[in-house]
Amino acid sequence: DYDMAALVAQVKAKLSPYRFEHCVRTSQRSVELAQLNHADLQKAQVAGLVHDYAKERSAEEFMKVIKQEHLDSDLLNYGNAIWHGVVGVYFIKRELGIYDEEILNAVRKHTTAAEVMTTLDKIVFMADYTESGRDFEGVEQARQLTDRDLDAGVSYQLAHTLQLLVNKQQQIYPKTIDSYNKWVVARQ
Ligand code: DGI
Ligand code: FE
Ligand code: FE
Ligand code: FE
Repeated sequence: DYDMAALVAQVKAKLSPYRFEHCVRTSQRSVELAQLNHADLQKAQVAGLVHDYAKERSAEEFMKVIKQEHLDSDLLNYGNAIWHGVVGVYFIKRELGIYDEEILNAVRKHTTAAEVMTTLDKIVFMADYTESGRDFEGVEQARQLTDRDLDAGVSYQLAHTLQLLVNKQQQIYPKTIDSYNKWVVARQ
């Protein structure tokens, strides 16, 4: 069992107020989606809370972990958007003492998704996108779709995020493309 009050205090201490509030809302939305999909409520609550725990670390800190932990050196070609989940789990393990691989995997996949996703992975991916503070164009459609069909939500987010990244001519992480091919293209 997790001491949620202690965990909340630790997350709060490492994030700006607005991002901490986003984490709290993502945790609440994760629980909601866990209820709708008969998943583990506590794992959803914890994973949602800590998913952006490492988001405000410096590039130097992330690069140090990538090298020390011998992570794929291709990661060095990307930035915070990609690192805070997949590299961020090292801070979650070390500082928060969370070692549950189901929770850690959901954090690892929360930005890019993945070809293979558990229900918990999908829940955190979609909770992050549809938490009550999000207000982008189409968010209400994304919420309703996700409530009805979690996989349809994953597909919606990937299609829209990839489109956004292409429009802004941003660097695409290969895993994001793999996810798009699996959840958007192969699903049609
Ligand atoms: O951390 P959050 O802002 O709450 O949300 P997130 O971790 O899901 O996504 C952070 C940003 O990363 C979001 O604007 C989408 C973007 N992103 C997702 N896949 C890729 C990416 N950015 C780049 N450059 N490349 C990707 O492949
Ligand atoms: Fe994130
Ligand atoms: Fe996300
Ligand atoms: Fe987030």
